[in-house]
Amino acid sequence: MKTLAQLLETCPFKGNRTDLKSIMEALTEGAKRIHKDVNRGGLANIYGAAGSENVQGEAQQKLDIIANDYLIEAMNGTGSVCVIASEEDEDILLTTHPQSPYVFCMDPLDGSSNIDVNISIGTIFCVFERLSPANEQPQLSDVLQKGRAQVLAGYILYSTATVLVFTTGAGVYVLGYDTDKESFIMVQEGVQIPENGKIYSCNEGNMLTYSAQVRGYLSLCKSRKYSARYIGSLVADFHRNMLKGGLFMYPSTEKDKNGKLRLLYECNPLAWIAEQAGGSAKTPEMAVLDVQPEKLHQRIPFFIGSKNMVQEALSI
Ligand code: AHM
Ligand code: MG
Repeated sequence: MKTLAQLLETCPFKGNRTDLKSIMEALTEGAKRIHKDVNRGGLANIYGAAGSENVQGEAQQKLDIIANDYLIEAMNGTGSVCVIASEEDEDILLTTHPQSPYVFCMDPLDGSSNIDVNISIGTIFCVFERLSPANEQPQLSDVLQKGRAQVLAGYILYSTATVLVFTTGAGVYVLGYDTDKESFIMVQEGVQIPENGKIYSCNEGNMLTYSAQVRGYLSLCKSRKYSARYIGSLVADFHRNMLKGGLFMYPSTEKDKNGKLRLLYECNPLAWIAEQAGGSAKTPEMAVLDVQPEKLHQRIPFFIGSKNMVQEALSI
């Protein structure tokens, strides 16, 4: 059975292996700390609101902040990351090594509304090569790159088991966390999303505020007796649909024309995983990976999953 350490010695990388390996190792060390806290439930004092809001006006949970701190600390320790973009921080954060070659984007704790109720949550991340010269201060433009430029991306799902899913651009790896050995072990590689599926995932509480087209697609799903499955943690909803076939969507609503999910650190990493697994990730206009980000916390309407389902939904 291949460990993460062994996999990182052999998997292809679009960039410097030493740096990208150290980023993956740091990320997983941070994730192990999050896993530990999550699994201690109420005992680790991670439940409840932190009493603050993030830049998007969302109440921050204690674990949002704890996970953010763990991962920033981990990235500072690599010496390979110059700048970090996080859902929890209004601006980009320069690391303690601002001359380093890579940019790290993250949603440290996705599915915040599920933390306190013992339901699956996750960490989403991606890495870009910096664009600015190493002897200059990293810029926002280093972060605002199209998803196509990602060199490493994935997520960690803290669920009945903790799993790490990532791509370096040569297929998708799934690794399970062995709690006895405290190490990630590969369980699957070359994951393929079924081209068709019978699961649709969206917040149907927003139904009346969706466009007529989205409502039409949902009626079609119901007429075909597809299953509605929605956890409310993107990582968990995506993971299920990747393995079983299905469509996840967070479309425009009357109130939020761009939906809810953020391009840089939620949609792009999952979009790359989806494409690498033979699936699809689109806005109503284009492939998510081709969207040029204009601001740090930009949101987009998001459709992801089985290729034929994404295509059919958007053709309506
Ligand atoms: P978060 O990063 O603050 O947790 O917000 C993102 C989450 C996604 O995981 C999930 O798909 C979505 O918000 C659920 O939103 P809603 O409660 O509107 O259905
Ligand atoms: Mg999130």
